[in-house]
Amino acid sequence: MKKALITGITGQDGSYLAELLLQKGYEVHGIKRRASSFNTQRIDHIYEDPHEPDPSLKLHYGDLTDSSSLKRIMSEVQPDEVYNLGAQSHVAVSFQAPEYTADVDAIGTLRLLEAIRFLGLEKSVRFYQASTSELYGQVQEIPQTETTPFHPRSPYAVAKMYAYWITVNYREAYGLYACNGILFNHESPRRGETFVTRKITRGLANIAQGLETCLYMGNIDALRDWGHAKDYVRMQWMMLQQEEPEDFVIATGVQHSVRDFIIWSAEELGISLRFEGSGLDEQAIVTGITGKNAPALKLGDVIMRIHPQYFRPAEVETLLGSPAKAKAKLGWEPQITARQMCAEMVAEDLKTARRHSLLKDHGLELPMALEA
Ligand code: NDP
Ligand code: GDR
Repeated sequence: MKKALITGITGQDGSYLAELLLQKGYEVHGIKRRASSFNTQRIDHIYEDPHEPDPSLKLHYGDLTDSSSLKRIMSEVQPDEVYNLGAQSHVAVSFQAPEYTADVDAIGTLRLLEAIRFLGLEKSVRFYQASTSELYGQVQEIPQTETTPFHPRSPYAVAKMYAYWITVNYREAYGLYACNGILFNHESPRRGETFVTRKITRGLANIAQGLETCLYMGNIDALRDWGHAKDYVRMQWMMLQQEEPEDFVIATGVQHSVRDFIIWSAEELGISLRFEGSGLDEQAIVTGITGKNAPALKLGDVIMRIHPQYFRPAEVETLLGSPAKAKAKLGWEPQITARQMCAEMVAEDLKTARRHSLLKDHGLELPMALEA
């Protein structure tokens, strides 16, 4: 039985990857952070009672800022494969917490690689690094490939650039089987609530059900190449099953705007929109309602406004990846389109909004916090 160690197992990708590896018969170990409240919601459905003998999913307390915990866990688990998915992964937040972001995303990767080397596991372990299309930042070439030059545009992207190169360096210097997956944006119903797609699907579902009144957005003309997290974690595993370690771009090769995603999400709820105004005065107005998903809305309601809070000091305007190498060498192709993914996300958020609306009708209001 192969053993995998996943940092960031409680995150979006970690949860899908853990499911995939368990299906493949792996013993899965995950690092979770100490938090003041439960933080395992995304993996609760696969969690096994740790009091039973030999659970195939085991969680260990640790942190990417704490090298001794990483060494201890690495030594206890002796994994065959390590997936480094843990990160402060929010680009906008990285401008507010740049030092912490660098500590976790850049030096955290180094700490994990050093734990492997310190324990003499560099000839037996295979290592996956969650690299990102944010490395391209201000793009130098369209579409972006494995050889497109980097120009990072945020403390997050700069930290991830260090992690990218230290991974390459450990491959070249110590012969470690180490790969960078340069993944473009990927989403799902498990996406963190403050990333743009989930903010839109959750926000509009809540508005349709009368739980919120307006969605406040930043740059809705940003262009992204969006795929589904389930398709992307399959590729993370495939990358570690090759003869030789290599870096791969994972993308769909199709680009849409944030505005498109708002329109699609509204359509899924039976709402038609008209955009009026420009710049900070732009807003989206309801021009049509069909079906029964939006009982709280009426024609003429303004359900989206622009707010300066959601603009970044330096923006990545456009990203479009080429999955050509992944397709040619690994036979990987995405199976879920961005539009299908949007429909799935809206359906899930609508279910939750309906439940919350029902509770509200019975006097039980739930907190609706949304910070970034
Ligand atoms: P999430 O933000 O959903 O998950 C991040 C995970 O990292 C969570 O489990 C989080 O724990 C954990 N984490 C955060 N800080 C630390 C720390 N100090 N020590 C240990 N663990 C920590 O990210 P995704 O699942 O979306 O992304 C996975 C990885 O892929 C990240 O590295 C991200 O930067 C990268 N990436 C993501 C892309 C995407 O579009 N989703 C695209 C390209 C790269 P907790 O649950 O406690 O917060
Ligand atoms: P990104 O994802 O920065 O690409 O990083 P995010 O969904 O946060 O933003 C995408 C684009 O939407 C614009 N935008 C807004 N974004 C947020 N979050 N909130 C808003 O209100 C809003 N309005 C407009 C942004 O400016 C941006 O252009 C994600 C993360 O998962 C990273 O960890 C990962 O590396 C990259 O994708 C690839």
